[in-house]
Amino acid sequence: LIYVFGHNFPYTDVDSIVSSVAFAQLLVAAGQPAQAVLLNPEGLKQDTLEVLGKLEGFSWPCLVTKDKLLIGEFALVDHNDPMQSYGFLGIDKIPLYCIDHRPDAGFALGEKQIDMVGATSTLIAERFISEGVKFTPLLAKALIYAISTDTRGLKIKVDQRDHAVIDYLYSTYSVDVPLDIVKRDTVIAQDVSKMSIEEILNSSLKEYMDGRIGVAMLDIDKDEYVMRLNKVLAMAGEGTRYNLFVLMVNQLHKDNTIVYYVDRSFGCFPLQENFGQLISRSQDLIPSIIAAFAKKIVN
Ligand SMILES: [Mn+2]
Repeated sequence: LIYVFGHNFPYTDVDSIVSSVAFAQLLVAAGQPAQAVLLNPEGLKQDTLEVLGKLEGFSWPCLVTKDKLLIGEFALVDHNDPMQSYGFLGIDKIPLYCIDHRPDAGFALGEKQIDMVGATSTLIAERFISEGVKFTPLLAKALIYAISTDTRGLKIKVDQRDHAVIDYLYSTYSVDVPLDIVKRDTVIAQDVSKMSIEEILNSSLKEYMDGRIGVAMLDIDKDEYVMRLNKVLAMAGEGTRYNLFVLMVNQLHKDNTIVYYVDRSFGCFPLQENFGQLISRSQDLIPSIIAAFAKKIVN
């Protein structure tokens, strides 16, 4: 049995869940027994549950135990770093497949497809189309929701291929929700006034460069976070263990991103950087941070 899963540690998301379900269906259609699974129930956060809650009748990946994983084959979707899934559980295995839309971390992961589009769901939908496998209307809808979630309503890191898949799904299947409603359902601003400083500092936090860099991200649609910013950044300076802590604020109401840097050791980052549009953490911000860091080491 091939277990199909997205990133699970520290958390999963709508694209991971939907693309794992879709890829398992694609493998089954090709005669390969497969099952979409979840490795870490704690990785399911409220915002993901809210979006998935819009997909009535959608069959979720089921929880799998480590014992079962040890005797199965793997297909990775929406990540290409084993530490975000089975590696975190201490399992050492080479998957059969890996399909992702994030930069290649360089691991040997079987038959690997990495293309920089807005969502893994786009890549899997393209395989359905090229292999002539039919979608159910519910899967078509789920894929549209996943693509919209990962691209913040088709605004961040969206590619022509994402638009093409969405157009195809709308024109071929009776998807019962128009695209504006999908966007409204999937672009969820966080209510910063209800979050503790701890929660803000840990908001979709990801680590890079062996844990030396931590990058948190907020999606907001009001300016009220500004009032708490000094406290948040002061806490980031004292309370986190990172050499560089970065808070990325996506202002959904203004279509732009502001990035705050708490640089404790590198001495090469500004306090704040304003981008004129919404940017992607993985495709825009991280490469620029890595480049600044590399330049610093060379000099
Ligand atoms: Mn994704």
